[in-house]
Amino acid sequence: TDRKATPIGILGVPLEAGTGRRGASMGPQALRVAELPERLEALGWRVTDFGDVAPIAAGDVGRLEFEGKTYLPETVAGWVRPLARKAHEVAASGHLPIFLGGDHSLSMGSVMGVARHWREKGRPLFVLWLDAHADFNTPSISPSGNMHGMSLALLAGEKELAPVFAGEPTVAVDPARMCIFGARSIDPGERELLKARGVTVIDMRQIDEHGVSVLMRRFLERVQAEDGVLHVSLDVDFLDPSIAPGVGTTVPGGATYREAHLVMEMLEDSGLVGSLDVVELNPFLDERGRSATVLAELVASLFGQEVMDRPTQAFS
Ligand code: 6HN
Ligand code: MN
Ligand code: MN
Ligand code: MN
Repeated sequence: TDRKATPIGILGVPLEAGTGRRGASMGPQALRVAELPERLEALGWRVTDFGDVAPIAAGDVGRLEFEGKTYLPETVAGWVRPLARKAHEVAASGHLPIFLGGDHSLSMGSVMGVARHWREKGRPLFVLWLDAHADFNTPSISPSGNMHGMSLALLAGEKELAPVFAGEPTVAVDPARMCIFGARSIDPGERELLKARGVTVIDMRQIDEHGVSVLMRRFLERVQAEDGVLHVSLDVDFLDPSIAPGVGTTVPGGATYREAHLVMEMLEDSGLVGSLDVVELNPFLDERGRSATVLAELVASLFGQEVMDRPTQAFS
């Protein structure tokens, strides 16, 4: 099948309320300045930029009560509710959605929208979370109260976070179909919850030991075996801070430039990717656009940029 027959739809999500610091709201524009859309067009994709999502006023969301401290939950809900609707609409109109963030709490909306779409299509949705963190906190266990550290837990259907989408249609992603890849900073309560829910966590130690190739292949084979479709959520801090300093939550010991490209190249070969988030870029912390550029290059890699033509081969 010709993957490029599917047009790409870009949605900007200039949300930063999910983090403890400002600047991520400039992320979508920095990724456009780094020519992310043009790079995809140069690879032969049809690309439509739908512009930035508009939030609902926090006051119209109503007051959200949580067990633990949670920063700006009404503001985050005011973004992710319309985002989920828009994401569903873009996917249902036959586009392959790319979400430009914005902090990682936006995935509550982007993944919710595509999950609704794939549920209607009857295809199981898998989520690959490329991140230094697990983002599997709930308000009662979060050490920071920041909602960008809770998005994957919400998507797994953690009841505590249900008020974020109160009154909206929700679809949970099976935690057994989630894979966190590149982890190196997980909070104590989060670690227990991940184990209890059966989420696959590939930490940097495993990547050091076995390499990207074996570990990615194992996961992609599972997606293919179930005729699944894959949402990829790329957090800038998956990358080592030496190549991508433009993020508020740097953690040493991240993926190298080549490891990250290999992930993208294997994803492209698999043909299984149905949607993508590029999140947590904080241009205020970047150095001469380096991080934005690395991200745009990685996205190009995920959509077919290669050094040499290679015979198409199944990865299994
Ligand atoms: N991110 N685990 C920490 C917290 O505050 O919950 C860090 C979360 C980082 C969030 O990387 O998208
Ligand atoms: Mn994250
Ligand atoms: Mn629909
Ligand atoms: Mn992170």
